[in-house]
Amino acid sequence: MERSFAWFERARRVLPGGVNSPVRAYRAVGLTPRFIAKADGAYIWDADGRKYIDYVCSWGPMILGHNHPVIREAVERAAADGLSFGAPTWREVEIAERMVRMVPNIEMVRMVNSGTEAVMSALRLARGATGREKIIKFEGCYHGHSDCMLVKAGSSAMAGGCPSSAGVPSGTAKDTLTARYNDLDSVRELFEEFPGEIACVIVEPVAANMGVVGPQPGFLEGLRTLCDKEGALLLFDEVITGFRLARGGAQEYFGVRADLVAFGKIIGGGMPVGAYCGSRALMEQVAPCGPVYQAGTLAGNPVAMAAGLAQLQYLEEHPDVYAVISARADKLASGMRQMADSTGIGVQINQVGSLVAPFFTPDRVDTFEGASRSDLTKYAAYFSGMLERGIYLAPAQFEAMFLSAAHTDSDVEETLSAVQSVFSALYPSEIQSLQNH
Ligand code: KE4
Repeated sequence: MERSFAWFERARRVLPGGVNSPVRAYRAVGLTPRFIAKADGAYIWDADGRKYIDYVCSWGPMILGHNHPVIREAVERAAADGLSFGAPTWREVEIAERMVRMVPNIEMVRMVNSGTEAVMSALRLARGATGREKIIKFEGCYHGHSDCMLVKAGSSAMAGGCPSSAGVPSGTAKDTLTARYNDLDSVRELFEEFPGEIACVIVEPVAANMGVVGPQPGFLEGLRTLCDKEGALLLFDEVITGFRLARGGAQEYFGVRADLVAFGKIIGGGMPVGAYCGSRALMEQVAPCGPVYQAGTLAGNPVAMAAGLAQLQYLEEHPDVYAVISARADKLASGMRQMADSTGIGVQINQVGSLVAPFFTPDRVDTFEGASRSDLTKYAAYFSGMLERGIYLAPAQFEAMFLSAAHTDSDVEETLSAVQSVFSALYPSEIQSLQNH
């Protein structure tokens, strides 16, 4: 761990918190972050040469595992022809055609450089298309760091204790209304309070930035009905769920139509890419066709497109990948539940598809309030114990475990034996049995 420690000392002198994204600083778990030197398949190696089974997967993009040959070779080929031109290239067309083919209800795509940019631009389009200014988001959902989304945000905004960031003008924040995830009444009330003023409802179809909390039956369908009734647009933030829950993402997985969809992560194959998508009627309101402006020097970058195109092509041509990854996640989640029962600690294991998250609470977690009751000290102890045993997890409770096509059954078995020993150390069943008498 010495090299990570030394790098972190140097990093903190020139990078805020020693990192370029807050969650990486390990503040929620109180440890020195591991500096990662390389990755391959389901594994990463830190600067001291320690190997870990990786369940962060770069926060979701590496669904095929790290260093997949089809992606690496595509990047090498593209880079050999030049890194960036600031002009249209054929790969941008091919990846957009492939996305339109794979994802229901979209006719056009605009590439940007991150999930934040995708959401920010989609929100501007929703406001421009409807002429309305207010937006509904859900407390604990995270949609990147654009001003209007940093209101009661999840992920490391929440973990770091600033779900509503400093620096966001009150004039901006006032137009961001917050509802409660899985509570349709809280959405209905906002529409009743602000009739005709709400441009869109933005939702993570699976809330994966408060830990993992899936939609209750009827929740997403209810949002669709409310938006239709109120003339608002439904924006699915599929930066995590896109091309992960299914080839067509959450719209396919849950069978609910969105008007706009934001993507990131997987569509970049590990390179910086985001995209927002919708019908032709909506998307042709974006410059240069229409009045909604958005632009980007590196948008559609040929090397990034090559990585994303290779990954999407593989997913489109190997749809069995989804069943395999979900089956591994089932094995992991059910194994963790068995161990929680046998060791007597109160932990909930939530899972949707290849997304898994433990919550250290005895009660079911299907709302943000439920997630907030998780014992963060226990999570930190669990994280530390798993890291010592060579399992690399999100260094914060309000994140997800991501599985990839590279994780094997033996990786899951190794992970479960680590879980068993950490859960036992966390709250030995002897204590539980003593307490029961
Ligand atoms: P980026 O700007 O980080 O590419 O995407 C923002 C974003 C938008 N929407 C959802 C649903 C997201 O999960 C994210 C980013 N996810 C976090 C992990 N919770 C990225 C990791 C980080 O912030 O360092």
